[in-house]
Amino acid sequence: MSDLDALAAGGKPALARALANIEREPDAAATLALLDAAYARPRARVAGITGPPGVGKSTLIGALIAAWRRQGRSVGVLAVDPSSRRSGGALLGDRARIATDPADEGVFVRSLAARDRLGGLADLAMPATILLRALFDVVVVETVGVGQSETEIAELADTVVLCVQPGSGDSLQYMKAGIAEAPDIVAVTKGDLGPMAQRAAADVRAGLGHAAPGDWSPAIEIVAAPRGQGIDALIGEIDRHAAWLDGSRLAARRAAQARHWLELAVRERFGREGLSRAGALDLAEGASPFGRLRAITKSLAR
Ligand SMILES: Nc1nc2c(ncn2[C@@H]2O[C@H](COP(=O)(O)OP(=O)(O)O)[C@@H](O)[C@H]2O)c(=O)[nH]1
Ligand SMILES: [Mg+2]
Repeated sequence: MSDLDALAAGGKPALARALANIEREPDAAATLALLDAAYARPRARVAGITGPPGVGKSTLIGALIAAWRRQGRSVGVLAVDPSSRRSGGALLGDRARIATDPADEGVFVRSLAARDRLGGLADLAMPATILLRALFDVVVVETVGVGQSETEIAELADTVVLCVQPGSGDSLQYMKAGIAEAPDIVAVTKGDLGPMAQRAAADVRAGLGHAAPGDWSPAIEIVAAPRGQGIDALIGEIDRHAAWLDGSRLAARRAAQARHWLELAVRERFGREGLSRAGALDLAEGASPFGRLRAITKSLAR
């Protein structure tokens, strides 16, 4: 049985231990071997759910989890916790305020401290995401923020869902100003606010403009998570985006993310000078950035 199969058979305690090992010994041979195996066996599509604090991300994720479970899909969630930003970075256990049934083996939720250092979100969140991606049917990464962090989540997720709430134009302004990348899907939260939610959706529609022919045209869904409204439609859009990506678009997106992570990882460990000594970081499509990091580490140590 491979390490990855043993992990899958070991349930949530085994997965919690594996994530703790990634945190403690990110460069250990066993860690990198497990991550290589996980990278080679992607199962889930990764949805990134982002937006400002209080917009309703965690509530929405709770509703999405319930709906995915009803569809028979298993779900892994990483919630990046900004409040622990300077606490040194830790996989924190179930601190996220996401409602789940603890007895359900088909749902796994972990919080991750956002590291306030060069590697940023990508440093630990990427390996943790890759591991969950090999084990669950659906993976969700929750990140907080407006502007820059929306771009960071695009380095990690296949599908970016930006949450905006009625009566706040922040995210839209960042998008228009080009500070944040256009999301794949916009969820207008707190749809129970009625006409204000409709207006927010119309503003988002106007702000996003028209996609070029052949490009993805961002979807907009109004959701009221506590009432379960709009949840199935949002899942439908996430699936539609996954189908649109399927094949070469998905491969290209993931290869670009892997390359980006590799660059951050090399720079964090060896500085700018190491980065230039490492030479071209191009990764073949499907090639694991973890194995490549190990090879670069060996050659730079010589
Ligand atoms: N009225 C209304 N309140 C909501 C809705 N979704 C979330 N909230 C409330 O908004 C607040 C922030 O929700 P939370 O999910 O923690 O937001 P997060 O910080 O983006 O994860 C909480 O008080 C929620 O109860 C909604 O659909 N309607
Ligand atoms: Mg939250």
